[in-house]
Amino acid sequence: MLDNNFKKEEFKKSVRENVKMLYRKTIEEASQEQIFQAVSLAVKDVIIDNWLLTQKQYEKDDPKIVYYLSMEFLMGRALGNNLINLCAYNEVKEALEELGFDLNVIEDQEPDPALGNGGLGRLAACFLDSLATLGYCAYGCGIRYHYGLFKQKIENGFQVEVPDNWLKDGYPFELRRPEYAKEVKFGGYVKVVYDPATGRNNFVQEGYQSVLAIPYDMPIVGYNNKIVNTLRIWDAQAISEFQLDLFDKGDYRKAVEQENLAKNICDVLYPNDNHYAGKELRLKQQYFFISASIQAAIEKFKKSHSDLHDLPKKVTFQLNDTHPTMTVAELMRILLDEEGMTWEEAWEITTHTCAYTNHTIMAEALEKWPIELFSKLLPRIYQIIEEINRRFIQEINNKYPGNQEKVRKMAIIYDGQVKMAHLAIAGGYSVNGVARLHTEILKKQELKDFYEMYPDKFNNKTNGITQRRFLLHGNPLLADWVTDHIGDGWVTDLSQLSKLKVYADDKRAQQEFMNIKYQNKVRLAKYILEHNGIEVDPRSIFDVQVKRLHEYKRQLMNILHVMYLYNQIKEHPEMDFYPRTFIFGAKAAAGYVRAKLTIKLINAVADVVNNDKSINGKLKVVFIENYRVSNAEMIFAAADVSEQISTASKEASGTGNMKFMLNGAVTIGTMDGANVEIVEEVGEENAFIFGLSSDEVINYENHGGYDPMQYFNNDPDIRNVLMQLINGTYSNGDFELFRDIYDSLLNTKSSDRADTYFILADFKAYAEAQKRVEEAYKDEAGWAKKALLNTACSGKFTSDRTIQQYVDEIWHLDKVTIDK
Ligand code: 26V
Repeated sequence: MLDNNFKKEEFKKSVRENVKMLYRKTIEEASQEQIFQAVSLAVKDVIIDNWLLTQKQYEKDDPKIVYYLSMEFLMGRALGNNLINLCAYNEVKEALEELGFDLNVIEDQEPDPALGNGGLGRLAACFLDSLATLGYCAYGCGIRYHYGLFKQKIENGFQVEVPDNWLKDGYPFELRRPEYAKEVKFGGYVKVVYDPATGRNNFVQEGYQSVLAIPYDMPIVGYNNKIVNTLRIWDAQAISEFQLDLFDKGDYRKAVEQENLAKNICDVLYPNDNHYAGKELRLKQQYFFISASIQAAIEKFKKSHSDLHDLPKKVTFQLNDTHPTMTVAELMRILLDEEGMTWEEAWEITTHTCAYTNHTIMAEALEKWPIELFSKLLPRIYQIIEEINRRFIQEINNKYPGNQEKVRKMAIIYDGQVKMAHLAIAGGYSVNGVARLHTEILKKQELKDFYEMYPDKFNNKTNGITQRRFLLHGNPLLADWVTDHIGDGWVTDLSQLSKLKVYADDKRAQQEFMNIKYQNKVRLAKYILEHNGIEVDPRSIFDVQVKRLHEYKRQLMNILHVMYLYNQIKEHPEMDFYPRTFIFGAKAAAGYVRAKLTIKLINAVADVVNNDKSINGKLKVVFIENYRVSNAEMIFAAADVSEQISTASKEASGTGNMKFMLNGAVTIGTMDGANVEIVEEVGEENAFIFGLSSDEVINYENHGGYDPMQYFNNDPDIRNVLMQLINGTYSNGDFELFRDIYDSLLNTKSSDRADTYFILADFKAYAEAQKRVEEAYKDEAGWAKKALLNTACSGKFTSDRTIQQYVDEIWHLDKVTIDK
């Protein structure tokens, strides 16, 4: 039996006690939410013992630490996940049953901490799970947003954003640590003071405003190994509330200003995904959490080490995209101004401690801060970046004498802007992409000049996901089935799934596998009926696209294809057609008008199609409201077909694609991101690949020659569908509602180039691939084999493998085990 600290009777007693202490109630009187709080507290109690043990072990072993610095951690609910990793899920489920509660219902009481937008934030959460499970000393560092990603309501088919007040009832899995507060300084000016004793100029920031950063720690429970790491998220508090005298000697006006500054820094997560907006508050958020995190890391290092020159041996700062790039300058500031190092010493340490991960090549996501904004808010940091830039340009000039073009393209400060990606590359020892294709595109296109200059910095780390959440917790039926067939080693070694391959042709295994899929479809159908009031047939093909709404992800192509199918069914009612349920889930950034209009279009098509009795329910369209981590787990488990249809070259990796595969869904997709590696693992015959290649797309982009109008003119099916956008078919006769979408596909004036994402170029290939899906699904045994092989071949895509590669090739961490 697994070794955990759970004794059922003790646990029940502890829940009773907690209800009494917290609410002065008996178990019978408590609400489900109160039971959730009481259960969580009981679980936290067990976790804290292991947390202390882990800390003791780290103090003893002094392992190298990775600080995973990220503006986003999309954690999802903690209770179920913690129970899974403590190997106490079933015991607690039973204990609660005996008390008269259903663990699923209790889990549903937990707010879904949504401190992230999408892929990048969820990846950070999967990485923390793997780091703890593999026994590496790691800290996640981020921001304690008071409002996470908005909740999505659909009203009249339109997305409406509702604030996500996830902290309103208190969050049981966090620990406030005010004793570790740090001061973070904004604004003011830099005074240069000559110190005759050292002969150096000292740089002193004066006239600034401060904010206190208060850490809140969340436990990250490793799987069955007693290790508990920490996610540290910082909240802002006005200094005046705290110790005004100490810092400001009672300056009232300044106190009010500082209070206002502190008030809004941690208010809300910016809901943009892949789109840079240049907001001052965002820059404040970045410096706020970076300054606090780096100060804390250096302080911790100094407690047990005497020489800061050893920092790179003991610490890596991993930058999750460019958002934490301030790290480079903040570390320089501390080493120069507070530790008195020379520039050369400080630079040597910094550039061997920082490492950068790139998550997108979308030009609109590149962070470029205007100099005025930057230098005013962070005068000393700006000064340091200026010096980094000056020296960097010198290096470029040395390498490429007289080549101004290189300077123009690579400088960190240019055209009145600070380019964060350039700073991250110059200031660190590693640059990695998140899938093989993505890394190759970085090297050949986007970061070509940097690759030429520093080829050794570049490396690939194909993304992964944690099977503990996305199979063991999210799909218990399949998890048990897998364990029955190959044992439970897969929970910490996903490569073992390949042992399932021998069952690919086994009739009984196929039936069991598809039967589990069916039961998961029934579970999702029930959810859809409850939440959407739409009845869907679990025997139909569940064809699913869930991810952030973005034009490059081409939800539009998917819904245009549904419109095309609907036309076909209407025109040829006698046609053989396998019933299909198209399921969408997607949040659009609040200001992204076209994305929001696409949501409206999906819902408008759903309205027409779902209510057309004449098609006998052959086609259903469902838009799942408020797609998020907690309902995602159930959706992946129920999918037959996984839609991964981004314009080739645009999706850096994708991670949803991996979650579907793990759960036995078959991919229909382009050769983009990690899809390439998925197909490599599972075999082309077990996926449905279509469309332009990344080379073809890039070629069009660089040399022109793409004309969407040609498809409109020559293909009546495409023309029909597009005309339906502007003839009122899906808008009760309103010709204007969807005109922007129509224009985006055909009119050059509405964007740089019409059909920026090559939807019309790929449309027929997509429709044809969908036809192949239908034919394949009709062959029951053939489909079961494909589905089963997808699970069996998904072993590569565990975040455990990804993290081990980061450890071996970038971080070089030491493995820790807890002494028994
Ligand atoms: C970028 C920006 C730009 C500035 C303003 C706000 C903001 C917020 C988030 C982001 C992140 C966009 C990058 C991102 O999420 N990339 C996704 O990363 C996944 C994990 O590596 C990867 O699987 C997806 O393909 C990639 O789109």
